Amino acid sequence: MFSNKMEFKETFLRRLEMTCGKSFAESTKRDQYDTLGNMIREYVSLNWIETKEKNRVAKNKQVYYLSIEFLLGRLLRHNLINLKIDQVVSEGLAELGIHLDEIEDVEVDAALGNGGLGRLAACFLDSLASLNLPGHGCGIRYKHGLFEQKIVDGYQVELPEQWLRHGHVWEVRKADLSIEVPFWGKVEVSEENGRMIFRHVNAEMITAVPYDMPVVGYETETVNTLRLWNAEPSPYPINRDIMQYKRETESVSEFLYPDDTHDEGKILRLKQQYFLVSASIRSIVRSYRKQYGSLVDFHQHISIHINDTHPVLAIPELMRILIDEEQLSWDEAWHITLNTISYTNHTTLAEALEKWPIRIFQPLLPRIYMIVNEINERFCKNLWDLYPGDWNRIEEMAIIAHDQIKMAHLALVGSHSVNGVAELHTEILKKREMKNFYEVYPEKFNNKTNGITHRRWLIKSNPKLTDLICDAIGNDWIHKPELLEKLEAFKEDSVFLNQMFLIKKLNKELLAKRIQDQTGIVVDTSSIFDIQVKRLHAYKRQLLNILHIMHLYNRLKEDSSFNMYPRTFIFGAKASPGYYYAKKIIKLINTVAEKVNNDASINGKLKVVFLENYRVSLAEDIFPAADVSEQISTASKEASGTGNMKFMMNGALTVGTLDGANIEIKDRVGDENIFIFGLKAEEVLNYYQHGGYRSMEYYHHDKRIRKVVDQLTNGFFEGVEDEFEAIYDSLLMQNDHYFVLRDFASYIQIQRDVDTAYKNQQKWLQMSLMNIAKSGYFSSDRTIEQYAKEIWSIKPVGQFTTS
Ligand code: NBY
Repeated sequence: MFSNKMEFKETFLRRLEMTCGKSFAESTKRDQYDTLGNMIREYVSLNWIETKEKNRVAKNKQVYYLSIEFLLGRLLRHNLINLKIDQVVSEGLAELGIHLDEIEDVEVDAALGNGGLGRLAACFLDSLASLNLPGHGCGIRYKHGLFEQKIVDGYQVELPEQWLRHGHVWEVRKADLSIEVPFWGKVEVSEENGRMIFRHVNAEMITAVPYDMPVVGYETETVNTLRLWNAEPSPYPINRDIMQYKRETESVSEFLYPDDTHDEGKILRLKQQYFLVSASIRSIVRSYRKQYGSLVDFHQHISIHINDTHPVLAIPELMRILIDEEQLSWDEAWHITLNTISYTNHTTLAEALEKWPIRIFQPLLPRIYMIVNEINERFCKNLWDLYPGDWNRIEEMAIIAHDQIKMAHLALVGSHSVNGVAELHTEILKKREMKNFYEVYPEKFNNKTNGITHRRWLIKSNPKLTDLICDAIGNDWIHKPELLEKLEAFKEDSVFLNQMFLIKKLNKELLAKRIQDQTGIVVDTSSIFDIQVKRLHAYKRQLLNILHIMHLYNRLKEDSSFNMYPRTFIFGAKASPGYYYAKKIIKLINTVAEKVNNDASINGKLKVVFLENYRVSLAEDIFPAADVSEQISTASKEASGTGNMKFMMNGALTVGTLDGANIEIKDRVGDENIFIFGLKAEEVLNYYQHGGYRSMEYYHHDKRIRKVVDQLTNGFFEGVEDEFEAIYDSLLMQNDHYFVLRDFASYIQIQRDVDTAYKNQQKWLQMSLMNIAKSGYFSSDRTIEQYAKEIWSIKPVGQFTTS
């Protein structure tokens, strides 16, 4: 399409006129964005087709990553970088008087996910393509992604997200590949030639229309596919009000559920899950049949991974196809299914474990219910043989019990691999949460510590640091991120350290400008940028952070000689719309910010900023500007965390508990390059099991705690005396379930240590350098290589020689 700047400009101008019907002078930024986006998508289409063809001819084993969420963010710059044409394009545009940054800003984030789980799926797609692995995503094309957050008078307000309003240049609708997904109706059972035949009749069909997006690998010709399904009315006749049917149908892919911890239990959610699973598996099977005919070797050519339990119906759906359509025996079908499916668990929070009441499940998915029931009966029989008479254990482990279907149990029984997302998390699954299952299936359990794509989270978001690294150690680390370790050699190089300092300063200035534009708050870029960005949740303890800020404020007010290095505390967090307590914490952060930022007597030593609408594109501006990364969950609660890795890779130092992947970060950077505080997971779990914690005692015995807790309700925040009662009660009346007060003193102390450490600039920069140098392990390339080898048994596809 173009191979140099001149050709690029010519093609761009011609395409702009052709597609927009306007002259260049008349064109808007959106016209330019659309033109460029379409050009790039076409640019990759040859390689896209060739990747598919190559996989087909070589009969490579393929993996399909089924996920109810893909939190992609923006794609333009990301694709330009992976194609290695970002420079040609940005220079070409510049010669036309267009700034690529401005065009980039036209793109709305594809926010088809809530947080960690959805973003992990997006990082994995990038790593699969970049490693030339044959792996594809299957998800839902939500019309509205995660809500847009506005802060009004300190409160969160939600607006519907509208990413498709202006169309989406990266997708290709493939209506001819649509799939009909059946709901409701009933199953007729008959016998023919000694075989049971199951017919799902009177079903209501929903058409799943695939929209494919190219997933472009970095410096490779591999282009994989992300297939997102759109729900549309089916042409099949129905026996009811057509308008109502249309509305109901479209609602299946209308909204992303905005909760990242609570199992909603709504029928629409179950519909979404089966819609995703059924459309994906039927389409995988359709192309498989075309190539191989029979499905008997399916598991040898196909791996299907389920991202948490949301797509777990992949198990009974595959069984259904193998038995009802392929006419295999139960045992044959089970063998294939078990060896095809693998499962990742992302949480041990009880409230997130999905359960479906039979009364909802059975009528909606009658044939699938029969199969789940059969799986359960056979599983319970096996348990009975293993543990004769142990009714309690069998009841606890059953897939169906007390009129409910437990999705995690189905996943554990129906997949050959079960993995946690960090070492501690996997150990907690094995030793506690899934202990009974580990006893029966020890061989299934394994750990795959999460990772992040360094292409988006370092190369794209922090180009200056990237250049500095390349100047120092060359480019090889981009393909082998563990080579970042070579940076250790620069620990005593004061020129290098000073350049790191200047880059951080520049990144902080960019963020400061953004903060001022968005909030009007002026922040001091020589202060410590101390940042906590993630979903708002009690277990993540944004409350601990804000109470500590109140404590610092109190110190400054009480004692004019109190010496602290100026700090800017920055928050970004969306609360699930129905999560009352989380919303109160947002209001508290904004209330503290208002008070602290407007108090001239503290000489600007403390600033508090809440950045609204935290999302992938905003995150890309935040991580490079951070000095301190807050990873302060109650130990044992955060399965892994991935923000911790993004901060580290950009040279921020972690203040964290020994939770999730923080532990593995500490193991790599060493105790001297991280700030660890608080209870350990064992201690927390022991408290939960045996009791012994009294938050009230900490309140009474530590006057620093007493002061901040009292300030929640004693009129310290004028005009909002009643606002924070729920928070006050959670800490004292409900015995502080997340140990905020228990960890408070230890948190104050570690934050003093941070203050001291920052004052020694050289030392701080060395610590920062060590974090970058050790971050290569946390590239999702390492994670995906482990999945590929240890779970999926897939191999890289050789590069082709064209283009
Ligand atoms: O997955 C997160 C974990 O909290 C985090 O520690 C981990 O790093 C990350 C990636 O492994 N979990 C998460 O993001 N979960 C969800 O987003 C989520 C979404 C929907 C539902 C439950 C959880 N749901 O029940 O619908």
